[in-house]
Amino acid sequence: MAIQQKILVTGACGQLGTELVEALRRKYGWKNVISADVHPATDTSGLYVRLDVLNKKKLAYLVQHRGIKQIFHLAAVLSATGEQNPQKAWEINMQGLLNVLEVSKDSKVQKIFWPSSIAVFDAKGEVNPSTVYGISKAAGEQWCRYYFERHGLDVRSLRYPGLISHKTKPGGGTTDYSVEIFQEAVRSGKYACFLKEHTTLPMMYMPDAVRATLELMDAPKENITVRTSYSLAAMSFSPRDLAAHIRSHLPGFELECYPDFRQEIAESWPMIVSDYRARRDWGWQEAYDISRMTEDMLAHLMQKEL
Ligand code: AKB
Repeated sequence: MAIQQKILVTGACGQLGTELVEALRRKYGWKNVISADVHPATDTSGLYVRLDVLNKKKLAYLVQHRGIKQIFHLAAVLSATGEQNPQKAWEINMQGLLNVLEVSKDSKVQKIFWPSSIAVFDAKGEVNPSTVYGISKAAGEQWCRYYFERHGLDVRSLRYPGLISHKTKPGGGTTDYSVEIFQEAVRSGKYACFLKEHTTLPMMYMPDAVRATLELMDAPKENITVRTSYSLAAMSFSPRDLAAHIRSHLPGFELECYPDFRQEIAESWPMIVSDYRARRDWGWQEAYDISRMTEDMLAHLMQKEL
């Protein structure tokens, strides 16, 4: 039984937030997890607060008055949307994080989780971001380390690959095709992809991403040797690879590719990442490869169609 702790999740209506909130509520109890997002409430199953992370006063009030001990700060603008409005993306991603770190430092927050991304890398796998999203994640990683070293804040972070889920759609990312392709395969039997068919990117199935997050947060403090962000991997594939796996369940599935501006973003990222530090420090091990993930995605989506 997990210790009862008041937890706040920002960006809770997003792709990761939706499933992480569910998992946290199962683990810590329904009443102990407050979900927060800038949108009007869609989550009526638990405590929900409408919160813009740029509103530091409201954030501070919430954290202090609710006695928040852990924050999962997920609110962010992703890579593709970020390129449409770089200033706004920078403000939300950077100032939002700084507000969370400052409020946590001045309150009784014990642990913070903040997601980074493979977008911090260039195609060779060096930290050398080319999108405003990637720049904000690379800078944010350094802020996390700074608040740990300077203020002793226990901030932990993962560099997620593209995340695939049958429950919630992603919004504004370059890897979003990997979810859309399943939805369209089940709905219409064909998909027009915005990336070229051979574009290989690191990806992960949502149950693995949620479990990795909980495992990182549960790891003993002395095991955490990376205070910027842990790289995390599970599988890498291209639209063509994924289409072939989908075809083994839905034989007539057709894939067409019409690359748009997201192709350049995808090509600026590595095809694979090394996550040996996560494996070494807190025992990371993925459960889903492309075959298992495809089977599970299709089973859930086909069930919904019935
Ligand atoms: C995106 O495509 O922007 C995200 C990411 C890789 O961080 N899914």
